[in-house]
Amino acid sequence: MERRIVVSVDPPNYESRLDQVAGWITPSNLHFVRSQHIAPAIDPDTYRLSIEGDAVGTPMQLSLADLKRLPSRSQINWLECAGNSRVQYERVQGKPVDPAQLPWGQGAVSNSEWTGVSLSEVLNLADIKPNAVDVMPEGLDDGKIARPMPIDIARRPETMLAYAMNGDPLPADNGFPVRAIVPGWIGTNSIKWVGRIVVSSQPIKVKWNTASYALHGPDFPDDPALTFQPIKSVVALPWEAALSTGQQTVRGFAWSPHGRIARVEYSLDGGRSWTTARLLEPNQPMAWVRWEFSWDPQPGSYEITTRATDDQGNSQPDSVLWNTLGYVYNAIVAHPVTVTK
Ligand SMILES: Nc1nc2c(c(=O)[nH]1)N[C@H]1C(S)=C(S)[C@@H](COP(=O)(O)O)O[C@H]1N2
Ligand SMILES: [Mo]
Repeated sequence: MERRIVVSVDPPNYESRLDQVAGWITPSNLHFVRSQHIAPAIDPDTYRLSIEGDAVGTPMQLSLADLKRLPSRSQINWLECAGNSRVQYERVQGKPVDPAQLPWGQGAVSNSEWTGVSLSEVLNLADIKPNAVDVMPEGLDDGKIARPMPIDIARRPETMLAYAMNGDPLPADNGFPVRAIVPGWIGTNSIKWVGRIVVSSQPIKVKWNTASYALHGPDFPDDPALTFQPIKSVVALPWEAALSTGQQTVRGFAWSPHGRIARVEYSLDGGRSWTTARLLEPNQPMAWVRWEFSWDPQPGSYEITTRATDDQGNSQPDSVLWNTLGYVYNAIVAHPVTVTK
């Protein structure tokens, strides 16, 4: 039985159920799925990854076994779709976005352990030239989804080609057998089912950094391509939540691409007064952190508002600039909760 919130079946797009995520790591069967096409069937024995482009000194093809022979690393990263929380543009700010976009609530985000090889190892193997500017992994799905990143982002040790999620081979919907993981960047850059990596001496423009996954609208005359996800916090309760009275723990998650989360505050009076929530270990960069507070509510209707701040001083804003496709909503959100006896 599908335990996630089904946003669409074909292609599969599922929201995680954050209230079901009991620990720090999202169990694999609760990881969100965002796919433009159904997962391609890939035989891991004949799978090949091709490294090519005018800034590649030694173009090559690597098998899965070749990748697994390279030094491996495991790391815990949150991954979030740029369209997560899209529904809030209309709900909070009263401005609908393009209705063709998926109506993500708050569950297009997960936190997993990724195992694989640094993309940098593969780039070194292929003798990338000093004039390399952009690196673009491309998927083997029908649309050949691809999105470039600058060479310095591709070179970060934590930018990886992952072949395992939470200790097991990647689930088909999450990119089996190999996907990119670009920590802190919008989910799209973490290309699934990677079949080709293009390294170019020129900036690469594709529809996924111009038409989509870019900010369009009156506030964005230059239509900037999206890069990092913004800082954010969520309450790990269903939307809308129905709770019973009694002493209980309200839980949630917070993350930032710029540093560790320094604090999460919550408000039960519409943002007039704020209290600091407890942060749970582990709290490390590029992963989400768990926060919680104790609550003993009387019957009634409530809104739980949360606000995260990171150790670089970034905080969630009161509102975000509207963009036509409804990306990167990270304003503080009032989570509706009804408490009954
Ligand atoms: N090949 C390919 N890679 C892809 C996508 C896709 O449709 N095709 N979707 C991207 C988007 S928009 C997101 S948010 C993440 C989602 O990863 P997940 O499905 O493992 O949660 O994968 C990215 N990688
Ligand atoms: Mo996404």
